[in-house]
This record gives sequence, structure tokens and C-alpha cells, in this order.
Amino acid sequence: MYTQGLDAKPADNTIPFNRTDPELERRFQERVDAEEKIEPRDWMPDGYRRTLVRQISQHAHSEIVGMLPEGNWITRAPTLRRKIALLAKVQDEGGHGLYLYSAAETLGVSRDELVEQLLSGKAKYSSIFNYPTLTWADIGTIGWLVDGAAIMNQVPLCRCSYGPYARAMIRICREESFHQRQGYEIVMTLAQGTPEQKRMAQDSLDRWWWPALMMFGPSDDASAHSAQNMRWKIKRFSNDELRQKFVDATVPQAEYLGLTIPDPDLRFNAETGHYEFGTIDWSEFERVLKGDGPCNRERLEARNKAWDDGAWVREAALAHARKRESRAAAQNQAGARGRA
Ligand code: FAQ
Repeated sequence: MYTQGLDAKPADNTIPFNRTDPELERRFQERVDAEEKIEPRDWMPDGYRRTLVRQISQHAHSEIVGMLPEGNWITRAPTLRRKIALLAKVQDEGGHGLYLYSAAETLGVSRDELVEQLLSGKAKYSSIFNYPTLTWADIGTIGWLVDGAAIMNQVPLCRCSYGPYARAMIRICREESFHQRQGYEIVMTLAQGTPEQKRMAQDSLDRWWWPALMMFGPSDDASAHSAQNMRWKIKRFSNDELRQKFVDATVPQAEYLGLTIPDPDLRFNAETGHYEFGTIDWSEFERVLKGDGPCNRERLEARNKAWDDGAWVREAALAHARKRESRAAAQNQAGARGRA
């Protein structure tokens, strides 16, 4: 649907593409500052286009790879109700990936190129999905923490200056909030269950807490893209600001569950009204980004296998489309002869 906007660049070249022009850049920034949405056929600086393709495609890949850790538990969900909810959640994630690939395509990149970048290991996706789901409690924790972090990061993206991305995020965020609640409810059931179930919930929180904080990206002083992307109003808050908001929102939820955040340095600062937290192990984050996390290889193997296994479906769909096209062409010719 979004790609319709890109059907063709204007034939008369009235909209200049890929040109550096200080006057156009000034007008572009004025529009951004005035909170006007930038649309696919509008002039935009190359850097704006590039960073959007980068961020939106990484986001799309994250949704698609993010289906894998949860998919692992669909056949083992403890009840039919849990299985239905998990199936729906994982399907939503597939849908989010598709909206996001479509939004990236409006910037002039093809979906095939993006998929190729993912399958070859060239593209990044969120570090969080390189951790294993060892117990059922991890499914609850993913909803609670991972979707919770995703919402914190993505609600401001609904106001992103680029129209197609902002619009895709509105629907995605609505679905993410259902995901977060289903996760919190699983963790609550376990936390209020038998001592063994509560231990399972605590163990899961212990393993996912720090990786969830890393989802927000490097600290502001190490973030390569934040300053410019905030000027362009792609990002509305910095990585550290969002991480802090997440901690402030999540600690009381853990307290309500009777679970302990695995951070001995965590304390509430009554003066600032924020929770202070310990130091993140950025060397672990770097390792995961370099492809050396607990499940990086497994995730890429699974995506490549799915791609290869799906080849016959793509071939059949193309053959079907070709057949329909040639049938339609034959009918048109017959119609034209009849009228002659
Ligand atoms: N993992 O300069 P910055 C979800 C990279 S969706 C991997 O700060 P930026 C739903 C970054 O790309 C989760 N790489 O970058 C779900 C850059 O690398 P590059 C995904 C990371 O873009 C739930 C470099 O480090 N969400 O969870 C990470 O300004 C449950 C420097 O970083 C989005 O993608 C990381 N955590 O800020 C699905 C939201 N952090 O490209 C299934 C949209 C940073 O220079 C189950 N994205 N990097 O090679 C964003 O908001 C931003 O891109 C950030 C990073 C905040 C992720």
C-alpha cells in the first residue's frame, strides 16, 4: 500500500532527488520543525533517507527474527488459551515486519535487498533476540519486558517526521500493548503460583533484565545517530532518556509481582523522582552485535532455512502471476479483435 506513493518519480523531474542543495535542506528542516510529515515523493536529504532505511529495516528484521524465540514455545504452551494468544502475538510480529518492510520500500530500496542483507548477516536486528527462551516464564518476560521496552521506544516513533514510518507505528504500538499485557499476565500467574513457579519467574527476570536495558542502544555519548536523528525528528528521545523511562515504569511492576530486579545498585532517588541503576555491561552488548551472542548463529540459520524452504512458494506464486497476466493479455487481444 505504501509503495503506491513511489509508483514513479515525477516524469517532469519537478521534485529533485538525491541532490545536495542548502536551500532545499533549509526548507526541509523548516518543514520538520513545523511538525509537517515528510512523504515518499518529497525532497529529503540523502542522509535522512539512508538513516531511515537503516533504522526501519533493522526494525523490520527485529520483528521477523523476534518471532523465533517465542515460536519455540507455541507447541509447548501450557493451555489452549495461552497457545492461541501466543500464536496471535507471533503472527502480529510477522505483520509488523511486513508493514515495516513496506515503509522502507517507500524510500527506494527493494524488499529483496533488505532480506538479502538479513540472511547474509550484514544487517543488524535487535540484540535482544539473540537470547534463548529456556522456560515458559521467558514467554511472559518477553511480553512484559521486551514488548514493554519496545512500546517505550516506539510510541514516540508514532510522531516520527517520516509519514509512512509514523503511520505504521500507530498500529504496531496498539498491538504491542496487547502483547505487553499478555506477557505481564503470564508472569503474574507464575509469581502468584507455587514457589517453584515463582522461582521460574524470578530466574527469567534475572536473565532478561540487563539485555532488555540494552535494547535501547548505546548510551547517549556513544550513540552515533542520536543527535542528527533527533534534529530530524526521527527520534524524539535519546537512548538514555528512554531507558530511564523504562526503568521508572518497570520497577514498580516488579515490586507489585513480588519479584526482585537483579541489580544491587538499583535505588529510588526521591529528589529526581527516578530510579538509579547499575552499570550496563556494554562488552556483552558489543559481543552480541558482532554476532557472538548466545543464539546469533541459530537465528540466522533458522531465517535462511525458512527462506530456502519457502522457495517453492515464491516460484509457484510467480508462475501463477505470469499465467494470469498472459491469460489477461490473450483476453484483451481477443476483445480487441471482436471490436475490430
Ligand atoms: N540491537 O546510534 P545508535 C521489538 C545499533 S522491536 C542491535 O544509538 P539509533 C518488537 C544501531 O543500529 C525491537 N543493534 O542507533 C518485538 C547502530 O548501528 P548501525 C527493535 C543496536 O538507530 C517484541 C549502532 O548500534 N526496535 O522488540 C541496538 O539512533 C517482542 C549505534 O546506535 C526498533 O528497531 C540493539 N539493541 O538507535 C518483537 C525500534 N541498539 O546502524 C518480537 C526502532 C543500537 O550504525 C517480540 N529503532 N544498535 O550499524 C530505534 O529506535 C533505534 O534504531 C535504536 C538505536 C534505539 C534501536
